[in-house]
Amino acid sequence: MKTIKTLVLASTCAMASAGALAEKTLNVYNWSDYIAEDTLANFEAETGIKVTYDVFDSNDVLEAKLLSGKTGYDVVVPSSTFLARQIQAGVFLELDKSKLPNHKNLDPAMMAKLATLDPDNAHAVPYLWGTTGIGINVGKVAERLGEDMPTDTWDLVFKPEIAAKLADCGITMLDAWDELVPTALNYLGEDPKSTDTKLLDGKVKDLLNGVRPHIKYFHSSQYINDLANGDVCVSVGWSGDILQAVDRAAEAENGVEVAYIIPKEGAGLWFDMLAIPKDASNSDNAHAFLDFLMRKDVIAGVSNYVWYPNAIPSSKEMIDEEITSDPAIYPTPDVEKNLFTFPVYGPKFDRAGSRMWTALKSGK
Ligand code: SPD
Repeated sequence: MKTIKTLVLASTCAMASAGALAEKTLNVYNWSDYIAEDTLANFEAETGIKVTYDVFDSNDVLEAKLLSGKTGYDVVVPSSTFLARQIQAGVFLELDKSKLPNHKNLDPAMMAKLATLDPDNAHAVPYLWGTTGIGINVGKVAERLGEDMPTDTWDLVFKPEIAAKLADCGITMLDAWDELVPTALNYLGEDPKSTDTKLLDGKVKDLLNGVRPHIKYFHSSQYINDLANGDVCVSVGWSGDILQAVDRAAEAENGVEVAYIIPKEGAGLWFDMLAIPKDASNSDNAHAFLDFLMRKDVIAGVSNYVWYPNAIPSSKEMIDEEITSDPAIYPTPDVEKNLFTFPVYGPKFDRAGSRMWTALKSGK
């Protein structure tokens, strides 16, 4: 009898401590190169919550997990246009704002814009934002095009005769058709939000096929190191990632000078959002993490490290001036006039876009 009692007690204790353990964990799925080196350690030290952290570099990869209903994550970071359709698919928990005292720190103007995609901002809060432009190796591009050739233009990657001159030093593109298609449409003088499949399979496809032979690879994270090391010389990429390449090259003192360009024709503007999947097993901890990231000192630390602006205006005073004064990071009103947001694609255009992209990448 005594043995049975002891066993019951022991297993009750084991269950209780397993429960306590589960309560002290958090599984986060974020973009690669998108958090400061001390953010997670600081959160763990303050809260006692142990974070398991995985990374991705594609909205499509994250979306596939979300739509499967079994992500295994408590916090994920979709871009706002993907978030909008994922909300409709019912994959997120509604946020409990009583557990987010720092929600008041968010930029009201940005929240109003984001509410068009997430009514009442019910399911997500903005994390970081940026633009999709071009990173160049200043020296190698000048060697090939001449010192006087303007580099503030999408001609670098969309005009075959120019791309041909740059091909030997390596042109790369994000593996993200949902950004390259609107960017190509805008370059062609069309509405970047167009969902006309005739345009997609006509002018857009022709433009991209025209430069396809000059593209070294399509990838959405490898270009940071490759630009910094001088292994590629022109990358269509995300602002902060290219600025991280600028920084890595400068630190390496390897003679490579990288610059980020928002081309004069305009560039895509996007917002990445923090949300809690419905299958989250630690939703209280997820709220605690979101709230932590909305603290001005914490998010300023992230912006200082990854070179992306955030959604907490009061954090700006804690961000390096080198970052806040750079119009490629914090666009001035003049630059802003040329920025466009990406559309929320429905299933029909989504299929057509992925099909066109797969064919393009395989060189068909
Ligand atoms: N290395 C982090 C990059 C984050 C980019 N988010 C991109 C969203 C584009 N819609």
